[in-house]
Amino acid sequence: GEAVQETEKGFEHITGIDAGAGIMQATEQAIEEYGLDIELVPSSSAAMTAALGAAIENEEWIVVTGWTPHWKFAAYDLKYLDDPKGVYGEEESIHTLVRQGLEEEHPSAYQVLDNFYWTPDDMNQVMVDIAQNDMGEFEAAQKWINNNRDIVDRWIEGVEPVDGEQLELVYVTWDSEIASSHVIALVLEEIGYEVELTPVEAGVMFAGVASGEADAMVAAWLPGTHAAYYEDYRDDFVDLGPNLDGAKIGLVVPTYVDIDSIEEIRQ
Ligand code: PBE
Repeated sequence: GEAVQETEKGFEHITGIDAGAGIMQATEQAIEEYGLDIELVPSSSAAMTAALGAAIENEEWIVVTGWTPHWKFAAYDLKYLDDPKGVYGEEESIHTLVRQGLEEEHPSAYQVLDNFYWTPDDMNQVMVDIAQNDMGEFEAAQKWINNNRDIVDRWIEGVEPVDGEQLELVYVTWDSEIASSHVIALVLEEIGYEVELTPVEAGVMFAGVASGEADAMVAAWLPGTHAAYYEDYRDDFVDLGPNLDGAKIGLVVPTYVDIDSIEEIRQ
């Protein structure tokens, strides 16, 4: 007869991302609260999705630290594991934070950053073009701007153009934040700014805006994911509120993995 290979059931570890990500802290807490006998292995946003793709190719079990918006849900059949203890929290918003004094020194940038607001579907379009359609980060951001001129026009409507003033935006190379940061950088350049986009670690991103070394960030996940960073620096930055609502974090597996809850995670 035919030799049928049994798919191995159980996970080697939880595939994480960069150690500074809020979802890593949440996952350490999940391991503790659910009493899981498994290790969280840090990597990066890019390495995590590479591991996910490779596992799916072979129909192997894998569990990753996942979030929405993210292109992986368009690329693969995936599901969030139930989190009955609510360790990962409810739906979140992504906030724009700017340094003290930005409003006075760069009122036009402040206004555009304050106006910046889009949907998970918008962000997803940029992410999919970068990850699946092989577009450059600025190219994908510009395509979204061109396709959504009416939305972008509302962000810059009535804002006084400037002449080459410099701005620095900090971000972490999470796929979602690559998308948002490149879009807002190009929009700020449209009104005359010269924007430097600086990739940093999560803690440095918050510290940079709080110290005033950087001008702004569009990547604060609240109220849960970045609560610790937010509390550490809350008196030292200006919170311009959500630029996106309906974000989420959790543990994600391919749909062929036949468990439904974090409680069922095993090696
Ligand atoms: N993320 C994407 C980040 C915030 C944005 C969910 C991976 C984090 O966990 O800190």
